[in-house]
Amino acid sequence: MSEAIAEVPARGGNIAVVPSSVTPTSEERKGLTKKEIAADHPTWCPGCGDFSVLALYFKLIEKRKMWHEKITTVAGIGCSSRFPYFVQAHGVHYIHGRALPFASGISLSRPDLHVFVFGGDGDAFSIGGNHFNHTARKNIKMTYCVMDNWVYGLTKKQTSPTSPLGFKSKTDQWGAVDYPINPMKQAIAAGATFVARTTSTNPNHVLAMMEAAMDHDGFSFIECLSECVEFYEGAFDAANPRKGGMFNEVPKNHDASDELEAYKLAGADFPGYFGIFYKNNKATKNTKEAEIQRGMMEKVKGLKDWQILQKNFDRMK
Ligand SMILES: Cc1ncc(C[n+]2csc(CCOP(=O)(O)OP(=O)(O)O)c2C)c(N)n1
Ligand code: SF4
Ligand SMILES: [Mg+2]
Repeated sequence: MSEAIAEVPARGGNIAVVPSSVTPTSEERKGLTKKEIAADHPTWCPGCGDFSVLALYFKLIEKRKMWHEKITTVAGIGCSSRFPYFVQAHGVHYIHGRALPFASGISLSRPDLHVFVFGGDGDAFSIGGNHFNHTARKNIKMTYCVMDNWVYGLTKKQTSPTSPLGFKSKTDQWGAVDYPINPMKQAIAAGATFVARTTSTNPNHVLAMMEAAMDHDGFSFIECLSECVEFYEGAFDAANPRKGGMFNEVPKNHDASDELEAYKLAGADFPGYFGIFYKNNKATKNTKEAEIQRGMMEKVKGLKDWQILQKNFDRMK
């Protein structure tokens, strides 16, 4: 009896044939438990908002029955970017501000993986600002969750691009004078095709945003407010009903396909809105590149590698 085979997209979107014995269905294989995904004890300060985001990532993996070989967790540098250390799975703690280009390479060469990137406001919008814009405009499939604490935590309190005017830090002893960026506006304007906002103090909402982002076929961005209790205590109290603040969900009649409406929503004064601001389905770089590769493979069908190489050399003559 011939063994059943499953087709999985391999490098560059080509199809690799894998025996079904190594690709069990979700019914045959149990989802990972938190115990199996949790690595070292997180080294964050007690009370740091990042704990909640990590716990919800574990919950997401558990709930959606994702297995080790199907996910990757990438980060840059910062307290929040320590994230992959604490996940017992494939991942990378990469260079400051360079998580997105690294993750882009993974996403484009392994379309069968769920690529998750976590990091901070400094990593995303200061040193990594350029990469943020370009990854968004290219619509490379991945989920990017920025744990925004309005400060550089790891390096002990410098002004970040999201610090509000007047914030006193080691780099602005008399109060920040530079206008902060608005991550939501920036993401929409850069071309991200899924843009959502949440806060680590509302676990159900964080999980819902992560699930929706993961299901989006394109570059999905989440700004998650995550308090730095050490260097910016109380920053997000106004967004936390348990501290007397307001948690306003995106209005039910909001049209998330309308870019201008999303932009308006992003302009609301703090604490603003929480939910999906913008969602647009357009072709990803992943599918476009896979198409080009398929076309190229068709042209050289039946040729050996050295013959393809020779053809290229001949063309260059
Ligand atoms: C090239 C480079 N420049 C500067 C640093 C120092 N540095 C490390 S983390 C960081 C900022 C981190 O801030 P953020 O991304 O907001 O993360 P948080 O610690 O707040 O979670 C800086 C400036 C570095 N590690 N590498
Ligand atoms: S310094 Fe701030 S961001 Fe870093 S672990 Fe401590 S509370 Fe969290
Ligand atoms: Mg920060």
